[in-house]
Amino acid sequence: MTRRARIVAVSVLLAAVAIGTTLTAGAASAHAARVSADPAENAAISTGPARVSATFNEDLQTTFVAMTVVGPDGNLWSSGQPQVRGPVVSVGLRPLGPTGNYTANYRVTSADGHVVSGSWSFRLTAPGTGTPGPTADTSDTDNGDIPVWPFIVGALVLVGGAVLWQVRNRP
Ligand SMILES: [Cu+2]
Repeated sequence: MTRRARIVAVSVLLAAVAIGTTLTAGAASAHAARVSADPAENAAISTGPARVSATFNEDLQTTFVAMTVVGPDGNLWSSGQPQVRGPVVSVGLRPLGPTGNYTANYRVTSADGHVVSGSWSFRLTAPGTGTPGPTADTSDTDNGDIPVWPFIVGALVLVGGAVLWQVRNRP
């Protein structure tokens, strides 16, 4: 690689990194953020509410919403389809069973189209008489944030193309 080609390659790489960083920072600041939950995070409750809900700082889109509640036994304790109303996402809750931590997992879509996922837990302090749903499918509750690798692949393609162009057009 010539000295000039190397300089161009490094310049393009730096530009790609700068653009990628700007895009990522801009996207992150525009995401919907969870501002409260019911039951609250780490709350100790003796009976479960009829629904579990999370409230965000902006209205959510009503598409591609997922929400589950998984009990200390690894079973699903949520029931029915999650529902979005303005900035609030909620799902029905069965009468609870064993004491311990129940974790609410959610995946919603921000007004800007970005997917936001997360979870919080609350604790049941007195055993209930409810029966659980099926065993939770944990593969559906992983982090659904936008992956970074397409940006990296894009930057590599840019750099490769620039180097090739330089080499081919060398006088
Ligand atoms: Cu966003």
